[in-house]
Amino acid sequence: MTTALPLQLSDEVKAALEANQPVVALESTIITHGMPYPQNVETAKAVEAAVREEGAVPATIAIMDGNICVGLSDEDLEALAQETDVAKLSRADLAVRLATGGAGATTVAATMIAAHLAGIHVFATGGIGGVHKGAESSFDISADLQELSQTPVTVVCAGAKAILDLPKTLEVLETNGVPVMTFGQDEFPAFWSRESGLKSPLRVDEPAIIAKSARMRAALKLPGGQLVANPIPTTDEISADDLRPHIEQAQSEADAKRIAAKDVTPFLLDRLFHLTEGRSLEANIALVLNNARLGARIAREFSKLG
Ligand code: PSU
Repeated sequence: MTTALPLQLSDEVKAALEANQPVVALESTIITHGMPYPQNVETAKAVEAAVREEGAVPATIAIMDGNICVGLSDEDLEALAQETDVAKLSRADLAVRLATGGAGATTVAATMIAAHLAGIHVFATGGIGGVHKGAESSFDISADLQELSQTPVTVVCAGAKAILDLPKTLEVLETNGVPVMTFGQDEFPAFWSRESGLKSPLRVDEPAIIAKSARMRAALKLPGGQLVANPIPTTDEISADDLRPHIEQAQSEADAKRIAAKDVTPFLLDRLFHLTEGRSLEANIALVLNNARLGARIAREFSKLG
C-alpha cells in the first residue's frame, strides 16, 4: 500500500498553477521563529500583498494537522504567528511531523521541498541558513545549503545572515554546485547590509535570465536550485560596522548558554533585535518585502517560458 502525499493546495494556488500563472512560495519559520508577534504576522501579510502587487500569487507554506499546506488564509497566518510551540522543520524532521500530526513551520529547506512538490519554481525568503561561526568545531552547517544542491527551486534571499561565516557559506555552496547570483551588484550582500566584502560568484541584472538559467539547468540535467541574493534597499540597511559588535555579543551569549543546532539562528536573531533596539527587525522586514517583489518578477518570467 502506498501512502498518499499529504499535500494541500489552496484553491487560489491550485488554480494559478493550473493556468500557468506566476506563483511565489513563502516560508513559515520566519513567522514562528524569525520575528516576534505581532510584527511576524503583519510582515507575513505584507509580504503576500507585495507578491500580489507584482502580479503573482503568494503561497505561504506550513504544516497544519498533518498536511503540507500551500497557500494559507489570514486566519491560518494569525494562528501560526501566535502559537509559541511550533516545530521548526527541515528535511530531516518533516516526515516525522507529518506522521505525528500537529503544526510545523517550514525552513528554507523544507519550503523548497514542499514548493517543488506543488510545482512552484520560485520561493522568496529573508536569508538562508549557512555555515555558522565556529563550524570547524561545532559542524553546524544549515541543511538549507544541501537542499539548494538537490531541489530545483529558485530561492530569493538577501544573502546569508551576517551572523554566519559568509566566506565558508559561499565555499560550501560552490562545492555543492549551487549557482549564487547577486541581483544588480557585484558584491554578495550580508542580509542587513548591502556589503559583505565578498565578491558574488555571479551577477545577474534581469529576472528573465534567472528563469532562463533555471530552465538551462534542467536541460543540462543538473539537479538542485539557484540562489538569488537581492541586496537590501540602501535606505533600510544597517552598516556592517554598526552591526559587528552586536553580532559578537549575541554570539558570545549563545556560546556561554550552549545554544546549539536549530536554536542558534532564532536565538541570535532575537538577541540582535534587543541589542539594536528593534533596528535589525525593521531591516529584516524591509528586505523580505524587497525579496518578495523580486520573487514575483522572476515568477512572471517563468510563466512566460511556459
Ligand atoms: N529569513 C529570515 N528569518 C529567518 C529565516 C529566514 O529573515 O528566521 C529562517 C529560514 O527558515 C531559514 C532558517 O531556513 O532561518 C535558518 O535556520 P538554520 O540556521 O537553523 O538552518
